[in-house]
Amino acid sequence: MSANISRQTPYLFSYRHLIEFAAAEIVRGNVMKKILVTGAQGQIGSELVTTLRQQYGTTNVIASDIRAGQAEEGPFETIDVTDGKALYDIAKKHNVDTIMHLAALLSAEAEANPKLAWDLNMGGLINALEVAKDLNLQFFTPSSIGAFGPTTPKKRTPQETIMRPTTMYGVNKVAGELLCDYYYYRYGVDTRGVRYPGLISYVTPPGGGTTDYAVEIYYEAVRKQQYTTYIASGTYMDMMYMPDALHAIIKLMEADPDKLVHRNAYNISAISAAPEDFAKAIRKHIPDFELAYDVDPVRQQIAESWPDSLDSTAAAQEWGFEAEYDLDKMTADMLEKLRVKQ
Ligand code: AKB
Repeated sequence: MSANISRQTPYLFSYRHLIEFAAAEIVRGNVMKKILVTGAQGQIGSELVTTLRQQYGTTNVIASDIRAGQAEEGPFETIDVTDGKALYDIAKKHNVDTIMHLAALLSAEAEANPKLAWDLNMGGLINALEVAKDLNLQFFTPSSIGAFGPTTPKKRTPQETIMRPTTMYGVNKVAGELLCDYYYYRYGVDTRGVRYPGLISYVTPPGGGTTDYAVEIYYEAVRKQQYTTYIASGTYMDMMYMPDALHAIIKLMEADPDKLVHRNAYNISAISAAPEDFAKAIRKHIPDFELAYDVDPVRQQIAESWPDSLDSTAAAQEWGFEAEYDLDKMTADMLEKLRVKQ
């Protein structure tokens, strides 16, 4: 009898340990994920795919975009997100458990093509949410500081406040946040999102945004030691370095769902700066750097309708958001990386 027990004990222990290990991994959020990323060739997507592949394995991250990509770097599918059936078929084919929906036009481009922006930003979003509902997927899509408008409190903009944007992009973002909430309450889809500030990166340049100047200024500082900005002096907007933005997605997606009150979407914030603040930070490394102004009225008007800085307390309290990079730390890293790249 005792011999039987001792023979069985190691088996019982190892089985129990396996279950405990698996439970602990799930609690820690280290469950194996299979993720479909739309808009994977864009500014966020191109870096997010690399980061997710490092975290979850190359074959577990399916990159997709309307522009053809390099399949040899990992699984890639060409998709137009306004084609809901194609999106569904790709998600089903790869048996994904998560969709990160990034495909969208940014603010300035949306203002130039409002109908196209509505069709792509809202049509793509509802298609992606339908796929998440039908296949029971976890869902992430970014909102933006663009969801706010001129009547929103400008400084330390609260998580919940007036949202009356005056741009098509902003209309899309507010409607998108509400739509994600709707799919959560109505169908139980695990939707999560953040309101991104302007994102700054040395890897993939942005396109069609209002905050793009904050990326261009670094490229031109390294190339020509001078830059002419289209945003006026004294115009503050929230900005963030890409590593903080990527880290925020992973942290939010791995967060305990019971703690998420605001879901769609959290204010996150790192740097509140105007063009002259970037110039001052750059001059600590390139003393002769010169900044000139040639203001673009369209993008200036958009910028003036957005907050100066967001209050990210809810994100910090509900899932531990924290930014690592301030303006000086980001500037040092951007310039160092761009010098190597150019
Ligand atoms: C844009 O400028 O359109 C984006 C954003 C702040 O959402 N970078």
